Parts: sequence; structure tokens; C-alpha cells
Amino acid sequence: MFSPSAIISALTLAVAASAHFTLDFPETRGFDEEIEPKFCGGFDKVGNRSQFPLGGGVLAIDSHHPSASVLVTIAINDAPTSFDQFNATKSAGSAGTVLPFFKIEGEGVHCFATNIEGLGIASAKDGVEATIQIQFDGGDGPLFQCADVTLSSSASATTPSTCPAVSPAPSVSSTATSTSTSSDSAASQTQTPGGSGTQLQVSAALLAAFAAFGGFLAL
Ligand SMILES: [Cu+2]
Repeated sequence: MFSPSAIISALTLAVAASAHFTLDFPETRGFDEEIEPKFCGGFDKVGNRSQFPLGGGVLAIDSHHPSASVLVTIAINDAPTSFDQFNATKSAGSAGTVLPFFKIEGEGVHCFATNIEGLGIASAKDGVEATIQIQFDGGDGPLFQCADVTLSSSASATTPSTCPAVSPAPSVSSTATSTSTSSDSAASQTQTPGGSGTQLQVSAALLAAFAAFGGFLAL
């Protein structure tokens, strides 16, 4: 039922999207898998800014690794340019951990609820500009994506239609660990010998499913 060209383009899409992870919601500053290990995924400048609810905002990422550890931090700053601006220990009340390190299993879209107003950050108020950074490690080192937002007490929490489910926001302690320390321990936890080989096998097995799905989208 799918034309050969649709299947070929779907295969190309599936291969091109096979690496690392993407931030699907809110809008990312930018994605380039080659520079994703850098601060904000290699995009230093503020991008499109979207409204993000102070309570109940949902994040959606698409993982292309079988398992990964994820950390979500926020900088209350209109143009953060370095990791330490996301470090809650830098200056109390200016930044913090939105979601502490947690593991996700399975490739595909994962969605998480946040509760920024529950973090106890005094400066996180309605109308304040901030940047949310997602740190992701699927076994090939820490990767980053950023979304520039305006915190809002009136914006309704949008759940992207691609979310299979939304994990509730955990209760977050106000004393967050530093990004660099956490990243080191997470990397050692998730690196397993032969991990990438396993991933390739899984990807090959799922290629037909991806192609069918991509072909559907292309129609
Ligand atoms: Cu990767």
C-alpha cells in the first residue's frame, strides 16, 4: 500500500533520526546531533521563546537509545550562556533542578510533567524569562537541549499529542546537585559494554515499523 518512494524516504528519515535524542516540546533552540554534547546542544543564543506553565508544564523528548538517564534544570535568566547558570548551588534562588536524574527505558517519545512553581525558586514568577535545559545520557556521553520560555501562571499545560503517557512531577528537594557531578555519575551508570551493538540490532528490527509509520506520515 506504500509507494516505493514513500518507503525509501521513510527509511532515510528513520536513519537520520537514529542518534541521540530530540527535545520535541517545548520548542528547542535547535538540534544538530554533531554538537549535541555541547552546552544547550551547541546553540548558545536564545531561540524562539514560548510560554511555559509555572505549574504542570509538560516536556516531551524523543529518545533514540534503548535506555537513558535524564536530568532537567532551569536557569532563571533571559540569556543563559553557561552550565553554571543552571546550577542551583551557584546562587540560591536563581536556578535549579526541575527534575532530578531519572532513568527512562525504551526508544521513542517520553513525556514528563514539571512543577516549577513548586521548586521554591523565589524569582520563578509569572512573566519571567527562563531557559529549561534537558541533559540526556544514553550511554554515549551527556547530551543537551535547551528551550527558551516565559514562565506563565495562566498558560494552560499542553500535552503534545505524541505523548504515550505523562510521568508525574516528582517531589524535588530544594538542594540540587551540580550538573557536572551528576553527569559524571550518570555516565558511569549507563555505560554498558556492547550497548551500541544492542541498539543497532533493535534499530534494525524496528526499521520496518518506522518505515510504515513514516510512510503513513508522508501520505
Ligand atoms: Cu546518542
